[in-house]
Amino acid sequence: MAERMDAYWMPFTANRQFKKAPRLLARSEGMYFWTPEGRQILDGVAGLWCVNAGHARPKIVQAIAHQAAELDYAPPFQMGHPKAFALAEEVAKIAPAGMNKVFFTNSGSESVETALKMAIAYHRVRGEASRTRLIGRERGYHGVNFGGISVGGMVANRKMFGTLLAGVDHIRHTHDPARNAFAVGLPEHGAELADDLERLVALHDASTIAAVIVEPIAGSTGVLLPPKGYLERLRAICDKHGILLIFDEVITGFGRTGQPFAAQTFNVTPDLIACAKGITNGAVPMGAVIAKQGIYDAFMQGPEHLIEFFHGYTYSAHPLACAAGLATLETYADEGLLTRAQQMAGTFADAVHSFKGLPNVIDVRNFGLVGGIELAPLPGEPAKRAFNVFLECWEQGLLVRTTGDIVALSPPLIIEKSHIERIVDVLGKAIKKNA
Ligand code: PXG
Repeated sequence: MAERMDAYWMPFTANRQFKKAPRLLARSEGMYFWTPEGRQILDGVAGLWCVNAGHARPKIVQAIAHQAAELDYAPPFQMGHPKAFALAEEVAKIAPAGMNKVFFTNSGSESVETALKMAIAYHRVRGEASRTRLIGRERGYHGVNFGGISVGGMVANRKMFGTLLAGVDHIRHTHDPARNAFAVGLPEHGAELADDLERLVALHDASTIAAVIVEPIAGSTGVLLPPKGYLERLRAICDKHGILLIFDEVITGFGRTGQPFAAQTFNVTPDLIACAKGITNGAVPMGAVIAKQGIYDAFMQGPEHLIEFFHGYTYSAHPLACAAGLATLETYADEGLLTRAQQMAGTFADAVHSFKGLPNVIDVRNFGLVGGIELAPLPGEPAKRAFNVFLECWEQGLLVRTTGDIVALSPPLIIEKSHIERIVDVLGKAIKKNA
């Protein structure tokens, strides 16, 4: 096995450790993966926050197969194909009111870059070319490209890569376990942390700031929830200063919080939404930026034969991705999946909060079908305790995700009570075993 594993340089993976003891997946269906040996693994993280309707859903499988035979590829520049327009319409239908223009990319990282470029260019086409500064947030994750890691705030993802993008600053993160540990749902304390944006406006002047980008719920850093009132306050400060607000909904999009988008759940409408993952149920790579009408309109000026926005990818609106996207949105609609997290949230909250009191559990966070269980690190060995819990869960047939010493749960939205009980059982035992 080892020699056949040599060529693949694995992403975000401890390559040497993995190749000594590989964890391979060979098949998937519904709530489960199977290993090549046929061991069944319950998927506690929807692949990687993307397989929201569960694995290998027939409608999606058939749509991809059919599309590959009918139209495998179509150039997206100065050309189109019907499913690209149809999918944009369908995405706009479920997007927050007034957000009705959809630009396609191939990943969350590309959606972030696209949104950041749109924001800077938007101000320029309106005659405010001095607004070029981008504001992110500490502990934010916005993918791995240069714009995304510049506005992002996860140190390990930034420190190896030089000086990054110029003209970026960060507001403070909202994690405050001293006041909010074990809060059920949104934390009570911390709305005032949005005022940190006023500090940056005072420092840089609003006339230099293009946009602020935040995840409504920060996922990769370990499930940090917005304190009650925080996002509303951020929106108000952006409005006051003419700054665009970008929500990175790569993980919160497509039903994770109980509405199609977290913007709807939290009743705060940004100017741009970056999304990906659940748009195709993870089956074909795709991302999108959803823009307000006014942002699109601002670009639609000058001679009509000229390109308005010099940006796009060879695989923007790829036919296979569009076919998968349409079938995915149909599956979500047929089964009510985009609001199902509301019905399951109570059961899920009880389940994850039942870990309170287990050894080394120092915080539990939940919202919709997202859970985060924070463990006390092993002395001098950060991230090891949670990784050991991950390995034990894998041995026992459950896939979870860890970041630092936080265990994250984001199961497919088709999850039933019996699956939740199994997650509690396996993860609880794994936490106890690593006391
Ligand atoms: N923004 C956010 C908020 C994300 O969560 C991206 C952008 C980048 O998407 P792509 O498709 O370029 O990977 C993501 C990706 C984790 C984990 O451990 C989460 C992501 C990626 C890898 C790990 O939770 N989300």
